[in-house]
This record gives sequence, structure tokens and C-alpha cells, in this order.
Amino acid sequence: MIRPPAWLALTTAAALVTLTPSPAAALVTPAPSSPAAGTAPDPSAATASATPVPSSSAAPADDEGPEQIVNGTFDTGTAPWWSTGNTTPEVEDGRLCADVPGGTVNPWDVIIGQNDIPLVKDETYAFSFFGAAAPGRVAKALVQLPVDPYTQYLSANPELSVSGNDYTYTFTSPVDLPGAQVAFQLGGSATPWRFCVDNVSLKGGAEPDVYKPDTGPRVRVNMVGYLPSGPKRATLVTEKTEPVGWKLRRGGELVAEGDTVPRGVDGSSGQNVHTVDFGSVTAPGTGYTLEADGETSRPFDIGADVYGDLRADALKFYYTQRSGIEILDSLRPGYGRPAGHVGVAPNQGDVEVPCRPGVCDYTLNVAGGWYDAGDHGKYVVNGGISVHQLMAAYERAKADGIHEDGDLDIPESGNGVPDILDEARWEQEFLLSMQVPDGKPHRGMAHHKIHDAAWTGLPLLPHLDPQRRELHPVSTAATLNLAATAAQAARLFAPYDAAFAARNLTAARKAWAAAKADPARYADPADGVGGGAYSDGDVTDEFYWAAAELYITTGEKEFRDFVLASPHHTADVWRERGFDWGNTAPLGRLQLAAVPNALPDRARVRESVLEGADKYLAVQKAHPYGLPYNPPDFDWGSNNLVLNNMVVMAVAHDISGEAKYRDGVLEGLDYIFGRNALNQSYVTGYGEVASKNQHSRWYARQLDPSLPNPPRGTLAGGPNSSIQDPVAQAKLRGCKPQFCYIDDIESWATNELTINWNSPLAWIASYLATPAAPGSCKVAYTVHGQWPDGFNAQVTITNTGTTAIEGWTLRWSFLGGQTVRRHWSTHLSQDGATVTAKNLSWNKTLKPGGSVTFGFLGADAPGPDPRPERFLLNGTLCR
Ligand code: 9MR
Repeated sequence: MIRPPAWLALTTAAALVTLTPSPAAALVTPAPSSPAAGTAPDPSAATASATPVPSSSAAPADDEGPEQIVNGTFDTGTAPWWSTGNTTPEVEDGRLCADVPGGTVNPWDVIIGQNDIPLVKDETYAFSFFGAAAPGRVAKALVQLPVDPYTQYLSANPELSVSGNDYTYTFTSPVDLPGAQVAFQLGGSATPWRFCVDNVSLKGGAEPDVYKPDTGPRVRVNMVGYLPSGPKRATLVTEKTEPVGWKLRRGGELVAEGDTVPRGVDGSSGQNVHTVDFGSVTAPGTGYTLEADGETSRPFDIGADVYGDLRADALKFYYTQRSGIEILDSLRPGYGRPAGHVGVAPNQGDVEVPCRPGVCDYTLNVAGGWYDAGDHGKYVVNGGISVHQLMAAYERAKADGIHEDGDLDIPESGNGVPDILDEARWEQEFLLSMQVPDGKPHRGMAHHKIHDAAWTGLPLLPHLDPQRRELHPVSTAATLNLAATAAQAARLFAPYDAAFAARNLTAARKAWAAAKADPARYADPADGVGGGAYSDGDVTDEFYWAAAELYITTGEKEFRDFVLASPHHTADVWRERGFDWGNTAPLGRLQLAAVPNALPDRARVRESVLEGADKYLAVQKAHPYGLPYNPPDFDWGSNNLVLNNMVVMAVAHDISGEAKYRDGVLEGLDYIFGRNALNQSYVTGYGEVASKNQHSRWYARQLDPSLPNPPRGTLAGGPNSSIQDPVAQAKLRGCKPQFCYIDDIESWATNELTINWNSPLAWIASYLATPAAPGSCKVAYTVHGQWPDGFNAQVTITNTGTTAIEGWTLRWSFLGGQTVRRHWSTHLSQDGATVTAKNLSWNKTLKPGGSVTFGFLGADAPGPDPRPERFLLNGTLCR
């Protein structure tokens, strides 16, 4: 048996010293842990290092300043320390100890603190204490402004043990402040525990502790690996300016060698770098290493399946982000949790949500959907692009057989619908529920968002969130996101659930009309308390995207004319910074290019995607880390922008078949998986060193070891030059773009996870899972006759190769509702929108140069019936 320490046994015997809570304590609310939109970098932030070091090794500086803490040794009782009213500190064995009640929600719900501590601008302080917890747990130690906005000059998360440890942190004060606050925030635990602290000290004159990320070997590779047929490049960080030799080894054996190419100083990292090209090596294998300039890279593989699990992992992320449903541990071992926000206390639930005061007079049932990110908010604008990209990943490859029923281990697996569509529907149903009902003001528009009335702290599982939930005003942007995704859902769900498809189309038309009638109702950029603002002052791009989806689904003149007249239809929409939730014109353009439709200038639209991709290829070629994104400062969520630029390249590859575009996608992934200045992968579980502490209230292992890290396949937002959060500000001040990232759960500006960042990852991984190399075939699909509800089509397959094809299976997909009826010279079957044609015994041989023709009668559902464009013969692509 482990004996409790003496101080725990003494609890009841000890004399109780009750303190009057400081008035400031009652006021303590957090700095937002997910930020408001547009949050500017706080110019008053500190530079700090919060790495705990044993006090014994933290040698005091010569010019150590005076002690700033009054009675940090508790020799004279507990004054002037104060506490919140729910705990009663007492002196025990010369330490301050307190029973911390269970059942509180946020760290700041239980505090022991001291006020009136002067800080001098630019002075570096050492903050140290002894701390213990029974049972052990992570607490929060802060030096901060004692009033709103509670700017944190030091924020540390010491992992306290039963026997206790000494902790020392240093920080440099950015302000002159006569009365700062030292606070131990102890709340947020379901169960009670006991906290003890001693020797609390704050002294100036400390050595600034400069944060230096551990970047490992200077040879930077894609740690996950390289495809045998893809490009293979690496980056060497070195002082040298002349070429140096490199050696590629496997199991100690030399495989290839050559010289590096000096590339000068890279602006995105500030490093002098060279590149290595070992693309001539194609032999699959594990355990390759690359040596140059006396350094050896981390090991990597070359193999056709290095990304084999990525599609499923990136998509499985969404099930564990679901709101309104229990997450089954049997489906996601280690991630099971009760349903969040279904109206079970302490949740106030999303089943009957009122508006913010004065906004509306009704409640809506908006349960379900995905939580946006590490917070518990649900936002229509961001939900829109996320669910769109999942549906687009499916739509692109309907005939490829890579998205199947049962492939994501979700509750709906086995229902006959591809899992990716089931997952998308979970969100789409939520988006539909955000539409203002008939008979109410703004009917047909969508509420911009629903989230907590106030920010909550970390960790906090969804079902434990006690905050009031509120609907925020409607916006044109949200309404158009709904119109776009509902139009897309209408055609994709048509073969599986006609009623759901029809419901979506009705909602899309209604949303479109409502947005047209109220085209500039913008979300308030200041509406960022308790959730992000997601405001956008230009929604002409959302109009373009929605019109494009509505046109593809309906073929109607109104939407075609809108698309053709939109300035976004002909403008250069390919921003170097990439596209995202607030820049959606590229979504419209990509859809019009990729999904079959009868737009008169479609050839030009498709050509424009190649122009965009060429632009990103040029950026990538010039970048010594192979990044297809290189603005002078990196944006919030830069990794999703990098990936979205890769989406443009991938669609260009689909359109043209040109290998350079696919190579661009692959080289872009090298950056995501380790060929970068930090030498780390940004996807949890991928590569030897990978992000794992993404900002999240429920994958908060860094703050509570009983919770999990994010699931495998979770993308971190990535470097963000504006470093808005206190941890990034404390440690990354002055960072070159690639260095503006830290894998710390509190760094919400650089290290959050979100549904719209995993969606391009899932899209790209899906793209990689489909056949790339063109097969030796050509397909001609001709419609010979069309009547109101049917058509007559003929298909000719030609073998363009030099060997005979013995037995053939051809697959394609329809846009939505068409079905095949009678057929001849083949055996035809249909599953959803996908048709499979198989040879009969007499026409199974396709000689080189030979062809076979078959035909069928199809029934046409209402709406357009464009000719299919993607054909797979025996699993290879016919162009
Ligand atoms: O991803 C969003 C980014 O583009 C914005 O610049 C930023 C500030 O408005 O907000 C980001 O979105 C956050 C949202 O507001 C709240 N949930 C977490 C999101 C990711 O950090």
C-alpha cells in the first residue's frame, strides 16, 4: 500500500485559517482559450520560458532582485494570500495546503493567489515554488493582470505529484505594473484533491531563458516516406555555401550519392539551406537515411503504401468531433465519451437553443454536427467548407471504389451508404437545422453560429460543459454556405435517400433566395465571446460558390447566368495565400471544373485551374523546402492553406493528367510530414516526431494524463506569424514564419485542430488513394437520343496499349439521379450513382488497338444529365 504523506493525514487536525476572498478573485475570468476572430497580437505580451527546472539547478543570477512575494514561505500564517470562497487554505507543516473541491468546471473556478506584486517592464523574473497534489495532477501557475483581460505574463502547467517538486519558470515582463497577480488556478476537477505549496518566490534579475525548439538532425526529410514513383527531395540546413556530398543509405548500405544544391537563405525559416534530389531511387524499402554535412536524417520509407492509412485516419477524425451522440469506445478505443450537448446536465444542450438576447424569439433544435475545433462551438461558415470538402472528396472518386460503406468504423457503417457520406450527413443535418423557420424574420437564412455564452477552460469534455448555449444572428455568409452544401448534398444523396436529397434541394433554394434578398448581412467581427467570430465582409465569393453548386445540381438558367456574370468567374482567384472558409471563390471554380456540367465556357474554367496550379508549382519550385505557399508572414492555420493549394494542383492533375501536378502534391506533403524548419510532422501519429498536443478541450492529455491525445490523423493548424496566444507570444516572439509554431495545448493560435483543416488533408489523402497512372485505354461515351425522362447511350472502349486485355470491367458514375435500365452487349449493374459494366463471354478480349461497343437505356431523374467524364477500366484510368 502507498502511504499518504503526513500532511494529508493531518487534514482534520490542522487549524483552519479562513481567508477573506479578494474581491479580484470573484472577477477572474479567462483569457479566451480559443480566440475571437481578428484578435490582434497582443503587443504587451511577455517573452517567457516556462520549462520547469529543479530549483537546485537554477542558479540565481548575480544581480538577483529582491523577493516580491510576501510570505511565500507561510511562516506567518497565510496572509496576504487569498482564495476563492470554495476552498480554505491552511498552514500545515510550514506549507500552505487546501482541499480543492470536485465538480468545478474551469481552472479559474478555484484559485489561491496574491495581489499587488509590482512588475517592471523588460525585467526578467524567476518565479519558483514547491508544489504537491494528492492525488497527483496538473495545476496552473500564473503571473497575470488581475483584471479583465487578465493578460498572462507567465502561464505554466506544472504536473504536481504526491511527494511534490520544485518548479522554476522565467519570464520577461512586457509592462510596468504596480499590482500584478500570482495565481494558482486549481479548478476543473470532477473529484476533490488536496493542493500544497511552499517557497513561492518571484525575483527580478533572472537570466532570460530563450526558447529553442529541438529540431533534430539538419537533414530534413518526409519522415512518413516517399512514393516509389514520386519526387524525392530533402533539405539540408548548413552554414556552407558550396555544394556538399550526400549519401542515401539503407541498413548501412550505400544506395545512392550525389551533391547538394545550395539554395541560399530561405526567408520562411531564416536558414541557409541546400536541397537534395534523390528522385532516381525508386526501390521500395524501410529504414532509409540520408546523410549530408556530417548529419543523418531521421529514417524514412520508400513504398507505394506510405499513405495507405491516411485517407481513413483523416476522415475518422470527424466521428470523434461529433456533437450530440455518444462516441463508442468499441469504435474508437480510448476515445469513448458520453454524448455532448444533448440536454443532459450539466450541459444545457443544443436541443432547444435560444438566441442571444434580442436576436430572435424562438428556439431551435441544433443538436448534432461536429464541434468546430478545440472548443465546443459549431459554426455554419466553417462547417460549410468542411462538409463540402468531404463531399467533394467523395464526388470526385465515386467510381473509383475508394470510399465504401464500412470503411470508417462509424455507427452507420453497414447501412449501404458510403461511410464518408454518412459522416458528411451528420454535419449537413446540423447545417439544415440552423436555417430560420418559415414565419420568422429572416426566414430561409441561416444563423451564423451556436456556442457557449462565455469561454470555458481546458480540459472540459463536451458533456461536462455547463455554459448556456446561444444562437447568434443570421448572416449572408452562413446562408450561402448552407445553399452551397445543401445543393451539393441534394445530388450526392439522391441515389441513397431521395427524401433527404429533396429536403436539401428545398433548403438550398430557400437559402439562395434569402441571401439574394439580404446580400450584405455580415457577421459582427466583435462577436467573439465564448466562440470565434468567423466574420467576413465580402460574401460575393460565397455567392459564386453557392451559384456554382446550384447550377451543377439543377442546370437552371438563373444559376448559370449568375455564375457567368460573377466577377469571380473570370478573375484570378488563385491567391498565393490559398483559399479557406473566408475565401470560397476557388471552391466554385474547382467544382465547375471538376464536376461534369454544361457551362458554355467550361473549357476555359478547366484551363484556369491549370493556371492556378502552375502558379503554386512555381512557388514550390522556388522554395527550398518545397512549400507551395510562401507569403512573407504565415497565416492562422497555414497548414490548411498549404493543403488547399495542393488541392488545386490535384484537380489540375485530374484535368490534364500531367505528372508535374501530382508531383507537386507529393512534394507538398513532404513539408507536412517533416521536411520543414522544425523537422516535425504536423499530423498526429505520422512520422517519428509529430504534433500531439493540439489545442482541444477533450484531447487534453498535456493537462490531464487520463485524457487521450488527438486521434491519429489529426492535422495541427501550423505556423502562424501573428502568434496571438500567450504561449506563442512568450516563446516565439520574433519568429521567422516556419518557426511560429509550438506543440503546446495552450497555443490556440498555432496548434489547434479544426474540421476545416482536416478536410483538405482528407481530400488530398483520398486523391492519393485513387489511381494515378493512366491505363492503356480510351472511352467514348455518346448519347444518341434523349427524351423527357430517359436517354440512350453507347460506350466504346478502345485498347490503346500493346498487349491484349482479357476480360474487362468499366466503371463510371452519374451526376445524381440517373439509373440504367435495359442494356446490350454487356452486363451492367448500378450501386448508388456508380455503374459497373462487365464483358460478356464473346467480347471479353480487347486486342491492342481493338475496341468494344455496348449500349444501354437510362432513366433520367429531373435535372441535368451530363456525360460522365471519369472512366476506370480494370481499376486504371482511361483518359
Ligand atoms: O480558422 C480561423 C482563422 O482563419 C481566423 O483567423 C481565426 C480568428 O478569427 O479564427 C480561426 O478559427 C477559430 C474559431 O474562431 C474558433 N474555433 C477555433 C478556430 C481555429 O482556431
